[in-house]
Amino acid sequence: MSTCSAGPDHTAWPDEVAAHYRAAGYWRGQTFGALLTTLAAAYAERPAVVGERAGQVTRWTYAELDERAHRLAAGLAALGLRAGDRVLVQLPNVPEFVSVIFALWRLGAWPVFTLPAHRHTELRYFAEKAEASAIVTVAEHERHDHAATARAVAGEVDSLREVLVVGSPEFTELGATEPREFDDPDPEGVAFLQLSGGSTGPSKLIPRTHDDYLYSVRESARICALRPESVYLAALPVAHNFPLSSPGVLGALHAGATTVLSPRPDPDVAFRLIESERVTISAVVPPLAAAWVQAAARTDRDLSSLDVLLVGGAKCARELAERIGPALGCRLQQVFGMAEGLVCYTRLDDPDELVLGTQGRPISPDDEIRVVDPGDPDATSADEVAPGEVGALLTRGPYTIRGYYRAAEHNATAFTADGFYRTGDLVRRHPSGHLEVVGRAKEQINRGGEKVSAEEVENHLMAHPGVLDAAVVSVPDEYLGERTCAYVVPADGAHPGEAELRRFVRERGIAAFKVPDLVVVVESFPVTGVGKTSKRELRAALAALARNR
Ligand code: OOB
Repeated sequence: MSTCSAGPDHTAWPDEVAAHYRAAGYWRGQTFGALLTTLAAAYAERPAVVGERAGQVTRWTYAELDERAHRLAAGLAALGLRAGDRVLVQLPNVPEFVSVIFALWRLGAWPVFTLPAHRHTELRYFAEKAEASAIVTVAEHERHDHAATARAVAGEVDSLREVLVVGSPEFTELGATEPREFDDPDPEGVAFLQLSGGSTGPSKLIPRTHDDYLYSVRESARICALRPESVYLAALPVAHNFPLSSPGVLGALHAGATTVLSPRPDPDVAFRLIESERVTISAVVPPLAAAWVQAAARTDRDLSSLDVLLVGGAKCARELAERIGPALGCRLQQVFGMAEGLVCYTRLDDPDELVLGTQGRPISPDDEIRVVDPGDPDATSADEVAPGEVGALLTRGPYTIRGYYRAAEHNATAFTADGFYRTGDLVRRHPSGHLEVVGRAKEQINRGGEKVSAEEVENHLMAHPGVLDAAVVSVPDEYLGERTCAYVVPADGAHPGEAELRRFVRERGIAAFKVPDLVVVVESFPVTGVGKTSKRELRAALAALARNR
């Protein structure tokens, strides 16, 4: 099989596979920039984006969004940004998130989607890995001075030439530049870099192409029945793949619908917007679904416009799934997706049993699913378990990457030789093709949808002089599903306390959701037969501790 490689930085699909995806109509040769031009022609005066920044409400029609993206692209080009440049985008749910990413796409530059929760250490890592030219951020968000962090990172990373702060006079001026046309980039080329949840070390960069991502966006909009009359509320941080494209802001735009950006996910703010904007569809992680269900019982807000609530990012417990429809007066749609590609949805006309008891079935008839021997980390696509048995999920398809960006070594284990992505998820496949997620084989903690790499946190802990060894495991949690617990073996004669270690990790400049929820100091770790730290035993010890409380 000949492999068409996109160079040393990332692995493309083999030629004959790509030819099939084109022939099947999945890849249509359209870029996101060109899509916006088409949308602006079709839906010119219809509302595209509603959002607020610094207390100021903004409403843009499709024509206005298109014009803004045109002008900003010209302004960014005047600053020296070029096609192929990488640009860190660290924006909360503000309207400019949308104009900025379309401006970058028009220019052919690649957004690198960082989360508002990321801090100095993560931004620096992404900037270095991507050799980013610029950072786009806001002055302040949730009491953090993002502009100061971005400037500090720019001072340390040679490639970073510009820090652009949305809302500053300089940024406003960029957006007033006379528009000009750009060459449309290659639709099969990289459109942006998304972040993985991380299981071995920090997040990996995920190269997504215009063609592959647009296919998943188009189908997501169809599966979720988005129409021009729909109103999508983005409650989660929009840079994440779920609110961005499943069906998310991009799916809503694709359908000519309206996107409302909620500055916060909590029910007070979200319910206010559902009532005032007549929101029809939104997306939440399970702990937020639980908070919305609880708040719905005592709200005065009119939520009657809400038709569909998507729940995903982490396992939605059956009991919670059953409460969502009755409490919020809407239909539940479960989503099991990953930034690497594969997205599964329960369908709106699926029987209750599948909607409540599974995490959906894949978007595409060409999403290949293999459920393989869960005990063998090297299992290939040939090692399938019997139908209905639990196994490790492997997948490949028209919108699932074949390799991370600049990560050849990691790719050798994260993908099989025949190009399947090892998701690290344990699933059971139902006869209908629906997948039930039953657990996880990867070293990651899923903190209510926020992914924490055990290894990344262990490395931060081991940087402390009083720590000899660290092992980070999940601990079951009623609200978040899981929290992080760090077991620590102190260095000789050292007595690091829990508060001190948590403070130390936080001061390493990482997202607050990665700081261990619990720290337990022990003399030594239990080991497996071959002498590796037994995380299974550590988790069991924690469970016993919880039971005896
Ligand atoms: C979404 O994307 P990521 O990249 O933050 O995380 C992917 C991982 C999956 O491999 C799985 O471990 C977990 O998150 N996950 C779920 C789940 N949805 C995601 N585990 C159980 N049940 C679910 N419904 O989280 C993401 C991307 C697109 C759409 C939705 C979620």
